[in-house]
Amino acid sequence: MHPTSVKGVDDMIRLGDLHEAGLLRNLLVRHKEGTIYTYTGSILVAVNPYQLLPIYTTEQVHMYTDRRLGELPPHVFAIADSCFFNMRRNKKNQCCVISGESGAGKTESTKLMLQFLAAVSGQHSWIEQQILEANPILEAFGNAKTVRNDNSSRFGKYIDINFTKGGAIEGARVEQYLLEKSRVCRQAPEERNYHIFYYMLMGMPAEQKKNLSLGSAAEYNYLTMGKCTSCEGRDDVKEYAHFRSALKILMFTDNDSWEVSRLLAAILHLGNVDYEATIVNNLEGCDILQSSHFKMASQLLEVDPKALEKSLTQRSFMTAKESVTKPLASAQAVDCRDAFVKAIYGRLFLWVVGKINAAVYKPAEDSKEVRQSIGLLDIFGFENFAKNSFEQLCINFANEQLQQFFVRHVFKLEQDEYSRENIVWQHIQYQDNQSTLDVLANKSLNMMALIDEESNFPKGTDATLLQKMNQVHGKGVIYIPPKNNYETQFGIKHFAGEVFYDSKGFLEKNRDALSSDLIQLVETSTNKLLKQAFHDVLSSSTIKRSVNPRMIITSASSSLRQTSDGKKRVPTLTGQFRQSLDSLMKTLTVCQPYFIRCIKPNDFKRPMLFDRELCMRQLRYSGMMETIRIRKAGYPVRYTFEEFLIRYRVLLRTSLCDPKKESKQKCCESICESVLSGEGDWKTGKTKIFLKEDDLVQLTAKHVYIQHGSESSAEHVKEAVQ
Ligand code: AD9
Ligand code: MG
Repeated sequence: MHPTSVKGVDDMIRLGDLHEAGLLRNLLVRHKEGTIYTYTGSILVAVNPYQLLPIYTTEQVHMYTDRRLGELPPHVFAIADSCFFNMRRNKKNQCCVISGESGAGKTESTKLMLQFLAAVSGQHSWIEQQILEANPILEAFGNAKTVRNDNSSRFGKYIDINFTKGGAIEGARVEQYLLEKSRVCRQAPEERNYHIFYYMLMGMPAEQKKNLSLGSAAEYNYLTMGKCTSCEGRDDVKEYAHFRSALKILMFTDNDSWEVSRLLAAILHLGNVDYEATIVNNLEGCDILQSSHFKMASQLLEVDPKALEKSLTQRSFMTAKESVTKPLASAQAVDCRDAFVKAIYGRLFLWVVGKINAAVYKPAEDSKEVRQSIGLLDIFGFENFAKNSFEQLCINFANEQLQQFFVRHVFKLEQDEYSRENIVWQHIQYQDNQSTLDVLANKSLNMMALIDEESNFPKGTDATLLQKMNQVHGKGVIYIPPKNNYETQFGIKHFAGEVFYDSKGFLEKNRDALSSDLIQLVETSTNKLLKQAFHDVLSSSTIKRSVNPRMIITSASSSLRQTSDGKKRVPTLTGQFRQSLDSLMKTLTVCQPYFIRCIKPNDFKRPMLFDRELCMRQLRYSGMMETIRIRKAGYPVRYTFEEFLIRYRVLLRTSLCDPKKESKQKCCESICESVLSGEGDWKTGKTKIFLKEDDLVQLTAKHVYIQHGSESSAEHVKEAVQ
């Protein structure tokens, strides 16, 4: 065993034993000591400790401020500091892409990055506090207990933090991606609905609850599907109090939060509505059983109970001549109600995000003003449950995109540059997931396109979709067709493993359509919040444009599809999702990226338990081994010859190389030969010089010595580096 394997190393490119076992052992040894962070060059590997560690204090923030990456033990604060520093020095926007499977620690890492940035930006001002407090609100509405994670993000988010030239936080903007709406109506065993419902039922004062006719979580169908209403380690009462104070900080008025509670209560009451089957004119239909729940729902939605009943039990459609109505059988009526509830909740979530942005986003006053920003990306992690559906396909597709971003940045662009510059380089093999992405979204007749096509096709069903997928992709290596004609499951070979999806319900979820009866119902409502939330599908005359003009509505209202009868319809879910992911990728591409790879050490949410098998699998599919190889062989520091000479000209010994006679390249080489005296590992290409971090340290030290003589201090070195 190599000595480095016994004690472990801070940076895996210094590992002596460069093979899978060595890499795993390094993380294991460190995990045993409670050291959760390790570098691979500038990439941070974070193993979820599943316990509170005393390493995120104000002292630690100070300690990591203004240091070079690698100067102190690896830490998420060091990455945040590096982002901040580079943003200011290079005048370039930075982003930090945080990846890992569900429960690996992405959301916690994001919060820690934010905490650090808020602290170093320095003012303890209102805006910093607002940005930090946006999180509890977003999590209340968008996170839930799943079997993988007690606080699982069921939406993706990109927080862009804007800074002034002086480095103070000026504002932020939250972009959200595809909230899992189905959870509002249905939860798998051992899972919960969104936190907010349980918070509210546990924490709301009795009088307010009485006003909304609310009881305890166990009384609501929508909260008990998973047979789990509490979550160990989460105090819903305390969380509710925190949530309420966060709302205040984000400028939600008391009236706003009361209106939000009313809509949430309406959802719970709707979920408890019962139906009775009827036969009218030989047609199967149903009636709503009158109950206090139904009464309360119509009261809270501020609609006429008769109208509500009608739109939940009938559907109208246009024939060539006239509008006719058809009764819905009870099962259809249940689906219709659930679709309504999902629409209310999904739109409420967008409204909340819009409110948060209205509070924290400060549009540039001068459009020419160049802003500096750091973006933090925290999406829903890769998922593979016993049963996977449309939502998992979307989540996993997003994770494929992120993996490709990583692969491109770390392997493709890097090696392209060496070859462009004619650097002698041993090509490093890596797993490229491009072909999976091609099948999912790029090739003609890709899976997403097929899902959309079938959704737009009136006669399309989940079965016809499956047939088409089999036809187009059945012979490829990425798509795994169902075993037989009765089976509804198909598989995909993802970078992180095979996942089988049940095609049942795909089209309906993708269409995400709301019946025109329900839209009309909302038009008749006097509930302002409800109408604001549905503003994009209502005829404009029915809502007052009382929306704050600064408020950003994140729904895709700008690209409404026309339906055959000329009515406005929102785009399909995959359509919206792909559009927002594309724009995310564009944003990331123009930033200087940092990567944090979160690793989940065990499936039991337990501290100090390191499941080797599980960790190895994650390290393997994330390409960690190849990443170490390329970072070890690579040259992270690069300057054009000109830039290098501007910096290090004083180190040139003109007796050895006369800059008047020799080329810039020769001068650079001469500096390195004399200062690094044969020990350095550096190369010159066509236009640039490539160096290792260690070379840079030596050059800097020499530079400082020449400028400050023997008086040179650590301060001077730091100054020079900066
Ligand atoms: V998902 O894809 O949203 O389902 P995440 O976001 O990757 O997932 P999350 O950050 O929510 O996972 O972490 C899961 C749990 O691990 C947290 O609720 C904490 O209990 C625990 N955790 C994660 N990171 C840390 C940490 N740095 N310190 C302490 C942590 N606990
Ligand atoms: Mg998360």
